[in-house]
Amino acid sequence: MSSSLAPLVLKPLEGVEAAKRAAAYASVDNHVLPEHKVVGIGSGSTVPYVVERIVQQGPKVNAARWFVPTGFQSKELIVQAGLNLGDVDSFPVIDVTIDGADEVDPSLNCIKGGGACQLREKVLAEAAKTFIVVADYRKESPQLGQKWTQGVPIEVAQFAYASVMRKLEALGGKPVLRMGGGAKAGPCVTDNSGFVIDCPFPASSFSSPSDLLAKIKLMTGVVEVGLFCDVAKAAYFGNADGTITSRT
Ligand code: ABF
Repeated sequence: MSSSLAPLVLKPLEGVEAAKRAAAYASVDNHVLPEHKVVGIGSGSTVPYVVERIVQQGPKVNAARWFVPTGFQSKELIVQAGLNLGDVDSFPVIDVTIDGADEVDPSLNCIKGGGACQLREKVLAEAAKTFIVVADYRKESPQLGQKWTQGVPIEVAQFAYASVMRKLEALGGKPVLRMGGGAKAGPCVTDNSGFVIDCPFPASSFSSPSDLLAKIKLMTGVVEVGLFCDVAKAAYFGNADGTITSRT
């Protein structure tokens, strides 16, 4: 098995990138074990270091594994690393999923979905026996909403976006329809053909992320909410000096 990721290991990193790598390496060393055959690979800019560390475990152990992506970006990561590409239909039970996050509170509740992949991310997080979050030091927060101020990413059916926005306003939110890239682009469209609404809420709304999640999820037209509650088993935060802080 050849891998295009191996040279990356030799590249010295510092600051946020060193932090991401440290968190990713610790998560793999502690949670991707030789007996694990199905591994969920998340999205974002920290996860490439997760794949990099998995490749370092060697072709022999990885040849017996399948890697399930949360979206196009992680599928490309898996394929480019020469790892076996699986899918959640063929592997409905995953040994361990590792994914990034936009913000994590002390109870390991997360805001996720800055990359518009929260539906598939949550499917893989819940399908995993163990779900692990990896992030740099900027993501650890005393309460959700304090550091990630762009709002809770909410995937909605295109047909329902306006009605959901009205309901989010009634809930105290300030919803914004996420636009795609480029000057002439329209709304961002997810891998599932949905739109994404980013909705900041007052700090009080985040005193119980699971209550907020439940209220939003019940709105007709909501596909998935970028609030991950009671699902992460551990979180690894990389620090700028390359050390890590782990939370369980
Ligand atoms: C993904 O990781 C998304 O949920 C989130 O937007 C992204 C952020 O991670 P990173 O900081 O590593 O780019 O899982």
